[in-house]
Amino acid sequence: MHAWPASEVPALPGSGRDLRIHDTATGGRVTLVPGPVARLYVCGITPYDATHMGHAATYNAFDLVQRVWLDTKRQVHYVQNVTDIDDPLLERAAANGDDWEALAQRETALFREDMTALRLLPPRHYVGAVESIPKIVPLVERLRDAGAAYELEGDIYFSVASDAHFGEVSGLDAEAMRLLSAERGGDPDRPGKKNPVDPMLWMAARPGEPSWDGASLGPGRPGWHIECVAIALEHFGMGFDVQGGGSDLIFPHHEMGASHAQALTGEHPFAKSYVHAGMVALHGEKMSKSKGNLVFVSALRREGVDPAAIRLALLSHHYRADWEWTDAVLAEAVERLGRWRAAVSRPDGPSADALLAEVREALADDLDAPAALAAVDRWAAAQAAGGGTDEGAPGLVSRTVDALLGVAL
Ligand code: 5CA
Ligand code: ZN
Repeated sequence: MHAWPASEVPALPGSGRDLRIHDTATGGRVTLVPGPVARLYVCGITPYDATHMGHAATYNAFDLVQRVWLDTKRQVHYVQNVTDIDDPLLERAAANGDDWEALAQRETALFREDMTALRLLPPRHYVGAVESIPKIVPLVERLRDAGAAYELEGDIYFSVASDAHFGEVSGLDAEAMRLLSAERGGDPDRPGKKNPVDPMLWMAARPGEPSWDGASLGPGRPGWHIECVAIALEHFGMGFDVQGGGSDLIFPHHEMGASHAQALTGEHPFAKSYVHAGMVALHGEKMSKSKGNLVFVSALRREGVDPAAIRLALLSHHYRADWEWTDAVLAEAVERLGRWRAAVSRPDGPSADALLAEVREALADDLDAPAALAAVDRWAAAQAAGGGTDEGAPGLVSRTVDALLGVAL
C-alpha cells in the first residue's frame, strides 16, 4: 500500500536529547537509545469509518516520537499497518449494503488525507493485512507445528501457555484479561479452548465471508494480532525499538502480539518498549467507531477548521492522559494559533535559543507537549510585549514549531 506525502522537517541548530518515555511493560520511564536507524511500529486503523480525534491524538503522539528521534540525527524506520480485513469491517459493510473492499479503500484514502493535512509524517512502509496473508500463513503453520497453536473446529488458536513471557506487557491478572478479551474481539466463552483468552490465529472460511488460500490451514482469514506480528517481523525482526498504539491495545493486542512473536522465534522481547497513548472521549465516553460518539478530522476540515489548529488541540493534552474533546479545546487552539502566527510574522523579536532548548527538553521528557506549548506561549507573550530585536528569532521559532511539533505557522 502507498502511504501519504511527507511534509518537510526543517533543520534546527544543534541536536535534541534522547527520549525518556513511559514503557507499559516495565511500568516506568526508560531512556530510549536506538541505533542510527530507530525502528517504530505503530498499529494502524481498521478502515470502516473516518479518522476521529482519538485516532489523530494517538498518531500525533507517535509523530512526536519520530520528530524527537529525527532531532537526535537518527533516521527513523516507521512501519504502520492497515487492518483491512476484520469482523468490524465486514459488519459495517453488511449493515450499509456496501462492498467491504470499497469501504476499506475509501476510508484508508480519507485517513491518508487527514494524516497529510495534520502533517503527520508517513511510515516508510504502510502495509495492509490482506496483502500480508502470504506472510501470515507460514507463521501460523510454524506455530501449529511447534505445538504453540491448536485447532478447534477448523479454526486455529494460539496457546498463550506456549510463551513463558505471556502477561509481561500488560501485567494483568487472569480475570482482567478475560474481561478485556470479551470486550475487544476475543471469544473467551467458546467451549474447547485451552485458555479462555487464547486468540485466533486463523479463522476457517465462513459462508458468505471473504477467504484466502491458507495452504495447510485451509481457506480462511487471519486473526488480528498475527497480522501486526507478521508485518513487524518482516520489516524489523525481533527487538525493534517501540511498538505503539492507544491504551486500548495493551490487552489483548500487544500482549498477544508479543507472545506470538516470542513463541515463533524463541527470542525476547518482541519490542524493546511498548508505548501507549491515552483515550480521547466525547460526552464522557471513549470516542469509538462502535459507539458512534465521534468528531472526525475530515468533518472539521470540511467546516474550514485549520488543520494546524486541530493539531494544536491534540498537542495541548499530554499523550498519556485520557481527555475529553470539547468545542472549548478547539477554540483555545484556534486562538493560540492566531497568537503564534502574529508573533512570528514580526521582523524580529526576543531570542529564541532558550525556547528551542525548552521545547527539546519538554518533548524528551515523556513527550510533554503541553510544556512545549507553554514555552512557545511565553516567547509569544514576550514578543507581544515588544521585547527583543533578534532578527533570526521569528524564523527559528517557526522552524522549531514545525520540526518538533509538526505545526506550520
Ligand atoms: N487496526 C487496529 C490496530 S492493529 C485498531 O485498533 N484500529 S482502530 O482503528 O480501532 O484504532 C486505531 C488506533 O487508534 C489504535 O492505536 C487505537 O488504540 C487508537 N484509538 C482508537 N480509539 C481511540 C480513542 N478514543 N482515543 C485515542 N486513541 C484511540
Ligand atoms: Zn496492531
